[in-house]
Amino acid sequence: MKKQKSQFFWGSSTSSHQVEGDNHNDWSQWEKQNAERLAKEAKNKWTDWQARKFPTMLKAQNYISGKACDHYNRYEKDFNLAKSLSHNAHRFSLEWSRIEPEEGKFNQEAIEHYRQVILALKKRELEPFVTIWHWTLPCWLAEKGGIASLDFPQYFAKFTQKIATEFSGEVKFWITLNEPTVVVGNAYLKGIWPPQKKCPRLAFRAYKNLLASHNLAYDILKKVNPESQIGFANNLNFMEPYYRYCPADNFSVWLYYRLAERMAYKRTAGKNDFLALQYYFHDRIRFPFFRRHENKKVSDLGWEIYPRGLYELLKRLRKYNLPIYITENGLADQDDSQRKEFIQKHIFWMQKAIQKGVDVRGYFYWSLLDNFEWDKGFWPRFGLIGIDYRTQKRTIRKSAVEYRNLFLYGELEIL
Ligand code: IFM
Repeated sequence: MKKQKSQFFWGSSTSSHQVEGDNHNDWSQWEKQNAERLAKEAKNKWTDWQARKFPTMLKAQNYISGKACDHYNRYEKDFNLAKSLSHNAHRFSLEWSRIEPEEGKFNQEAIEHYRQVILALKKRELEPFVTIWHWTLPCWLAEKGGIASLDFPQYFAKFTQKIATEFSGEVKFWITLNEPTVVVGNAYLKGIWPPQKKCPRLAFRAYKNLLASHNLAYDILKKVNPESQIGFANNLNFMEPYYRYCPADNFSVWLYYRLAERMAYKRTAGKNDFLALQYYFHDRIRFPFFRRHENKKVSDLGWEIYPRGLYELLKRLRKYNLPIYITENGLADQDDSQRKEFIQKHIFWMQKAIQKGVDVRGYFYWSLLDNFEWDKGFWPRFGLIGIDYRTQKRTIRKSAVEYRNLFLYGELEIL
C-alpha cells in the first residue's frame, strides 16, 4: 500500500486527432468523404431524445474535425487549466502524420513541437504519459494498407525508433498503442471506420500486427532507455451473459475475453511493464454478439453507467501481476449532471480493488477537453473542460472541480 501512495498518478487523457486541429491524415480525408452521409444517417441511428438534444448531429459540419480544440496552439493554456485542477499527470498522443508526413522523412518542426509539449507538462509537474499511436495514420501509410498491411509492424518500429531517440530522455511512461480491439473492430469487422473494409481475415491480421508492433516498440524503447515504463492501452468492457444459465451467452462472454484480454496479453507476454486499462461499458451479451443493457443510467451516448464493472475488471487483471493504470474512463455528459457521481463511484470501486490487493497506480479521466469523437463528431461532450467550438473558449465544468476536491480533500487511501 505504501508503495502505491507515493506513486499514484491522476489526471486526464487526450489524443492528437481529437483535440489538436488541422491534422492531415487518413481520418481527416475520410471525414471529408463521409460527413454528409453521417449527418443523413444520424436521424435513424440515434434515439429521439438524442436527436432532439443534439441537433448538430444532423449537420455535416459536426463530422469534420477541422480546428477541433486548437490544442496544437493552445496546449500551454490547457495545461495551465489541468494544473489549476491539481492533476499530477497527463496522457496525450503523438500525431504520426505530422512527424512523418512522407515515408521516411521526419519533420523536425513537429518533433520540436512535441518536445515543447512534454517540457510544458514537466514544467507544471504533470507527469507525461505519451501514447505513440492513437489510431490516425499518415496518408502514405493508409495507402499502403495501414494496420492490415503485413509491413505495418516495420513501419511502426521505424517510427518508434525515431520517437525513442528524440524523447526517451524526457518521457518515462509510454503507451505504444491505443485500444487495438476497438480500432480493428470498427475498421475491419463493423466496417464503419476508415478504411471501412469488412473482412474478418484482415481484422485478424490487423490485430496480430498491432500486438506485434507493440512488442517491437517495447524492445526499441527499452534499448534506448532501460528505465522506460511501457504498456499498451487496452479497452475492456465488463461483459456478462444476457441469460445467466444460457451456454451460448456464456460462450460469447468467454470468447470476448479470450480475444480482447487473453490473446492481447499472451501475445505481448514479457513486453508489458504495466497494464493500461480503459473502461467505459457494461453490457450483457446475447449470443452471438448482441449487446444489451438494462438502460437505467446511461450517458448521452446511451452507454450504460456501471462503476462496479471497473472493480470486476481490475480483479480480473490481477492475475497478470503487473501495475495497472486506468488510462481512460469517462462519459459524454453535456449537462454535467452525471459526471461528478460517475467519477466518484468509479474511484470508489477502484479503491475497493486496491483494497483487494490490485496494484492500481493511476487514474486518467477521459477527457481533459471536449473533443472530436471520431465518427460521431463533436456532439458528445466528454470534457472536464467544455469547449465552445465557435470561439474556442474553455469553461471548467463543476465536475472537474469535484474531481479535484476528491483527490485533494477526499482522504482517499491511495494518496
Ligand atoms: O474518444 C475515445 C478515445 O479516442 C478512445 N477511447 C474511448 C474514447 C470515448 O469513446
